[in-house]
Amino acid sequence: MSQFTKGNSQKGFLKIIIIGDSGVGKSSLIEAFNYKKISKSAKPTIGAEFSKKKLRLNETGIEVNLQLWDTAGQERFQSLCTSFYRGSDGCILVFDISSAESYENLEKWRQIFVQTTGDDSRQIPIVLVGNKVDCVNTIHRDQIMQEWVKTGKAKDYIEASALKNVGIEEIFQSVAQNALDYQNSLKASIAEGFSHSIINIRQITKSGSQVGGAGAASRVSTVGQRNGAGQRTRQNCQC
Ligand SMILES: Nc1nc2c(ncn2[C@@H]2O[C@H](COP(=O)(O)OP(=O)(O)OP(=O)(O)O)[C@@H](O)[C@H]2O)c(=O)[nH]1
Ligand SMILES: [Mg+2]
Repeated sequence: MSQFTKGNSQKGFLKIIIIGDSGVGKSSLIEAFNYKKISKSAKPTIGAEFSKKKLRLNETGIEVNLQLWDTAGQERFQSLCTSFYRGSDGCILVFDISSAESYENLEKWRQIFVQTTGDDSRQIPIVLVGNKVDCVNTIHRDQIMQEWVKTGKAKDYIEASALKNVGIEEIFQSVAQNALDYQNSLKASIAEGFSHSIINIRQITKSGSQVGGAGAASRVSTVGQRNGAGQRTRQNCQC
């Protein structure tokens, strides 16, 4: 059993959402990943579509369960689709490399994602994808790297073609590894906060005469959870 499925993850899966303008090829990228080719008669997605796939990560050899949420790019589905953003461990943000407009709209998509998930500290990893690399390329890689990767807005940038099956495996490897790292760091910080709370309770119980009894310990524990681990430790040392 892999490290991931052994219980390294509370959820047991990685939720990946794919967003971007209508027609940039989001559904086609998922189709290419699942079936290695795309159908010629692709229709615009209505609302959102869900699929599952296992993937072995090249970097660590861990097998992960991916939950892939393909969303509609059309404006009329926007409010419906944003409800699927919550709880995401990773995001694939797609534009069409032959469409300057779809590139300009990326920031709008990113902001909706950040606002909906409440992740303004840029922790949920975003992998940026320039699809349709088989078409005429209107946006330079250097500009994209400068504006998205170097600024930290995206963890990675990958050029792909769902039609020609280029860069597909790379996209899902990158988003899955980044999503797993994100999920693990989240769990580590929760565990750290929890162990600090326990230490606080133990120390206060030992010097019980100062604050006295279990009631006081549970009060401090609650405060500890609110304030965050670093602050709690410092407060404790001063006592
Ligand atoms: N040339 C080329 N065409 C592509 C590629 N990927 C997708 N397409 C075509 O682009 C069109 C739109 O693709 P979709 O996958 O439906 O786009 P989408 O982003 O899911 O669109 P919505 O569901 O409306 O948000 C289809 O006609 C696809 O066949 C690609 O890599 N190269
Ligand atoms: Mg679609």
